[in-house]
Amino acid sequence: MKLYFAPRTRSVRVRWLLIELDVPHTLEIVPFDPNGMYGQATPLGKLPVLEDEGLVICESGAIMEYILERHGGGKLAPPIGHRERGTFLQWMHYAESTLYSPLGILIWHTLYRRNADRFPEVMADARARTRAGLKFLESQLGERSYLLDYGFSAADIMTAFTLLAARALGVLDSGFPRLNDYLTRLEARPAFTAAQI
Ligand SMILES: N[C@@H](CCC(=O)N[C@@H](CS)C(=O)NCC(=O)O)C(=O)O
Repeated sequence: MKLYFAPRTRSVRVRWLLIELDVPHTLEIVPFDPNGMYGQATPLGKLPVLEDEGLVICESGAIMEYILERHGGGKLAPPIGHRERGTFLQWMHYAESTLYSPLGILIWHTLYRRNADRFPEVMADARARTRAGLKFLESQLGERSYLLDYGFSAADIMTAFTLLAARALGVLDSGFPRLNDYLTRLEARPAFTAAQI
């Protein structure tokens, strides 16, 4: 199995999962690109990309679900039919769709295009929508250590990457004490550290 990987990108999600599951893999390191155009160095023009026995796929969430099904050995996800399976899928997708969408606008104009000052209304709206997404996540997390009563799962890995980006952009601030504690808990996992290279 080969993972196209670059530090501080969504490929960290996949590598973290592979390490948690102890799945053997190799990395094809994609060089840092200050303009965020990592895709040119992968077979599908996006990052991450996974190659496994002739299969080539992109989309971090899809890659994670594929790895869990094929190589997960029943770990890090409630099985199909489990009471919390729907909630697991909800958070797997929430991290990259609802929560990342407005955050991605902030990131793109702040870090890559560096023209956020030209679009103050768009930036304010993206910030407000990201905060609303974080508020929902914080309320649903409640007093739990992880998103599911099941315990630590791949949904936490999906979510952690988005929260790291939200914290770096200053949207995940001290107004979200539970999410900050949750992220600190996730960052303390040895596999998280190992996944950074
Ligand atoms: N929804 C996709 C997003 C993939 C994505 O945009 N990845 C970035 C790196 S984190 C990328 O490849 N950017 C370069 C490009 O779009 O050419 C996923 O979860 O994998």
